[in-house]
Amino acid sequence: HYSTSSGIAGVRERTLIAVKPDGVQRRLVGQIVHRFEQRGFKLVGLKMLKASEDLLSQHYHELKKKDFFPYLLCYMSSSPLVIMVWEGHNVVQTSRMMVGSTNPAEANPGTVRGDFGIHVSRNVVHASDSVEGAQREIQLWFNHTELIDWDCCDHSSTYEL
Ligand code: IDP
Repeated sequence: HYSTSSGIAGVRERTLIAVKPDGVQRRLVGQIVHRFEQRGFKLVGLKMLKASEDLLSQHYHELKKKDFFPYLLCYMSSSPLVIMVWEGHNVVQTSRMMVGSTNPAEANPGTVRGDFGIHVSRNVVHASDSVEGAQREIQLWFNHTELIDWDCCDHSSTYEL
């Protein structure tokens, strides 16, 4: 079967990936960035910051009623995050596969959480779970001037179009 499924719109899909405080503390930033580069995705934004609880509660607004919510904010604001925007065909769904199940104990080997995590409260990375969620999160964490549109010189080795 022959298909040109990528199309320019699909190729420009973006997602938010964050190395959480445990990942930064454990010096896993390079290995995580490497996995996304190696897969063929394009980095269009990256910064390190210590997140406020206010920003984190907006980010995790859907979880406000969960018992673990205060602990989640405490953990996520405890030390710096490295947050990134990655672009490419189907990047939201593919990133979720690369990151693995929320609970590292259930995550497959070969995924970030399956290779580097043990417990759900310290699961190393965040990845947006839908295209709409990704758009909301990218706007929350990044100013548009911080996102860089650039041409990757190996584009035609990654995509047909
Ligand atoms: P996701 O990060 O895989 O999308 P969500 O259910 O959206 O998973 O949960 C957000 C984050 O909240 C998780 O990544 C994890 O850091 C934390 N979390 C989820 N469930 C628990 C729990 O049962 N105990 C402690 N932390 C949790």
